[in-house]
Amino acid sequence: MSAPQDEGGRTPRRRTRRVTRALQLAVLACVVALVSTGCSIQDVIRFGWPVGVTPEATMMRELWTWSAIAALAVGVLVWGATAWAVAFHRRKATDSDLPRQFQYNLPLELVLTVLPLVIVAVLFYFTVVVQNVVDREPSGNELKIDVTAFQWNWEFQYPGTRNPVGQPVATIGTTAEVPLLVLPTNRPISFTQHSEDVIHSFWIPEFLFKRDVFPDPEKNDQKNVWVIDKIDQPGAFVGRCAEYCGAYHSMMNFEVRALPEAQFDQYMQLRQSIDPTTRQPYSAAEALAQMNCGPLCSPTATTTHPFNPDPTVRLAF
Ligand SMILES: [Cu+2]
Repeated sequence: MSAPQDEGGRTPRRRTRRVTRALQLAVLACVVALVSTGCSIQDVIRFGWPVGVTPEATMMRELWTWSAIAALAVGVLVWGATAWAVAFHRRKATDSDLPRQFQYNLPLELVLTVLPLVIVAVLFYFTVVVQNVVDREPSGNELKIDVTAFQWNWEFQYPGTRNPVGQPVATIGTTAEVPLLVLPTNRPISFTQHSEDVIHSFWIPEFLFKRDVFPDPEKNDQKNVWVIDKIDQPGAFVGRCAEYCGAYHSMMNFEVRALPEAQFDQYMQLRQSIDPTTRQPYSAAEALAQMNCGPLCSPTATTTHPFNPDPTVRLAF
């Protein structure tokens, strides 16, 4: 007795063996690809997102990781079904009849409509939970920072402070100098944003959050205040403008410098006093240079650099 033959003249067992080998190879290729990147499992499951430095960022990153895993699971199922259809339902040279002519499968349609609804509902639930935390109202005990965007730079103000010439402490970026937004770690902070001209967007990638900076946010009905519970660790974090705002959109980088609380207090004290060498209130760079605490007190940005605004110069990022 011979084994049953399919129309292609191959035994089903041989075909199964080939498919198993192809699957094994595919899994092996995935494992090699993952392992050879040298990324840890923590890196891999962030799927390209930076490590967050605020509790809100961590929440959003976890939501992102689970959403990406859900999306990948859906992808693997759909790609698998597609590959299965391609591999096992190819027309064979010996096929003479038309395939089975079916088109309605109501139970299957119900399952494949309800299942995505359930998946999306679960995603929506967790999105709302995280969004409610991230987009909460300020409670009033935050350190307030006023962010002003303009073509093409930033001004950061500490409302309620006064330097010896009667102005609130402020840092304004220039073409030659990347503005440093000095913040304390381990303290709630609220950001109030507005633009002097066009729409910009205030984005600190390590916060895993950005908000558009509108001219006249009140008139535009835009919620221009947002809060973080704290910055988890000292460090320098690059910031970017994330809304196309004209010719020098790409040159609006800034830097968040998160200092331990004692150093932040020292910084604010300096900014509210006179620098004996210039007889002017300390600028951000001068105050940091005066504090001299190593890379954390670098008077210039360490995560980015000023760009040459000459339009004939090719930009190298
Ligand atoms: Cu901008």
